[in-house]
Amino acid sequence: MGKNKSALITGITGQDGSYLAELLIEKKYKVYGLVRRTSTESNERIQHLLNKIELIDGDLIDQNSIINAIKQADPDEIYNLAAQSFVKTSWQQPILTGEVTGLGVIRMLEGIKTVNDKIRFYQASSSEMFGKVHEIPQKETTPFHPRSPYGVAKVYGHYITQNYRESYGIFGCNGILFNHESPRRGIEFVTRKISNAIARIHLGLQKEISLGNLDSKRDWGFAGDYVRAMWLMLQQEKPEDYVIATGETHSIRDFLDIAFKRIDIEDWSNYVKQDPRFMRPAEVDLLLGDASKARKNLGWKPEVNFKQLVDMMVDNDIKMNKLLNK
Ligand code: NDP
Ligand code: GDR
Repeated sequence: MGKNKSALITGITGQDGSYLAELLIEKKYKVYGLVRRTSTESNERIQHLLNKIELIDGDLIDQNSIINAIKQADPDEIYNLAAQSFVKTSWQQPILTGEVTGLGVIRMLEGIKTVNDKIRFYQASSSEMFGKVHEIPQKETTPFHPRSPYGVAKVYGHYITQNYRESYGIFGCNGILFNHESPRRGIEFVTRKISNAIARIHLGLQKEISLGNLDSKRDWGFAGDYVRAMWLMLQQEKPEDYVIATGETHSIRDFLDIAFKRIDIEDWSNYVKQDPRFMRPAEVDLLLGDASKARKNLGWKPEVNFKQLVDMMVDNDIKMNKLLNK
């Protein structure tokens, strides 16, 4: 029997990091996670895994910390999930976003080139790169037209991963993932903001919810399904880029319809206020992904559909808020 594989996950404390860590542990990997120093720790999503993983201090802004982390973990695979990932914040902190979400990727690739160029590398690319879309649906060959400093930084990360693949033969894959959500989604993203508010409305803890643009459409999937695709990409013979999406698109209004129905409210107009604070300087109006390459080459398909996802999030937030307010 060969030795168990090992992996280093950056962004392990985030939504995807926690699901990916669970998947790799299940697959008997030795899992390392890169964590940055914060004044209060952010281990909430991986609390249940802390005795099964090893955390290494480091920051995507600090090149030496990355080299040391790669040396210490000596992994077969690296999953680069760390980023300033909130699109709205990228207008308020564009340079930080460029540093972490963009240049952070080349720091990881330089680390691989320096320590061991055989390490397989997964880069968390994003449908935000398509931005003002040039075709519907979007696939691997669709031109990019990013609409935020975040989207621009992700385009840099995408191309530099391709460039290190072509320049140095590094096994680097870009997963162009469309929006994926879960009960562990950050509270500032629209799906979780809605599911949490609806849970609180249901429990009488809140009266209404303030949102921005209700007309944008997203191809929303379940994060637990999407981390499987990341792993599959690194198990192939050749490194390639893949779109991962459900192939269905829904507006924020559609999300509100289903989420409010879960608490038996049909007409939600009195509960939702529009607030210009949540509008963006430039919007991505419509995302719809074509994941047929991933279906064909990776045998990947999503297991959780839109309604199941919305219901799962609302149910979980009702449970959490009940516990919090006991
Ligand atoms: P989260 O925002 O939940 O997690 C981001 C992670 O990055 C956190 O662990 C955070 O750590 C870490 N991080 C932030 N800055 C740094 C830094 N300077 N150094 C080291 N770590 C840092 O994101 P998701 O899990 O939702 O997404 C994972 C990745 O996939 C991101 O790169 C995101 O941009 C990308 N993506 C996400 C999609 C989605 O729909 N979820 C779709 C397409 C791409 P801390 O806990 O300390 O803040
Ligand atoms: P997005 O996710 O920008 O697609 O990026 P988000 O949930 O923040 O926004 C989706 C859409 O909802 C609209 N919206 C609001 N958004 C937020 N956050 N809050 C609101 O109150 C609100 N009202 C309306 C937005 O304008 C937007 O159109 C996510 C992130 O995970 C990225 O890291 C990732 O790359 C992409 O998905 C794919």
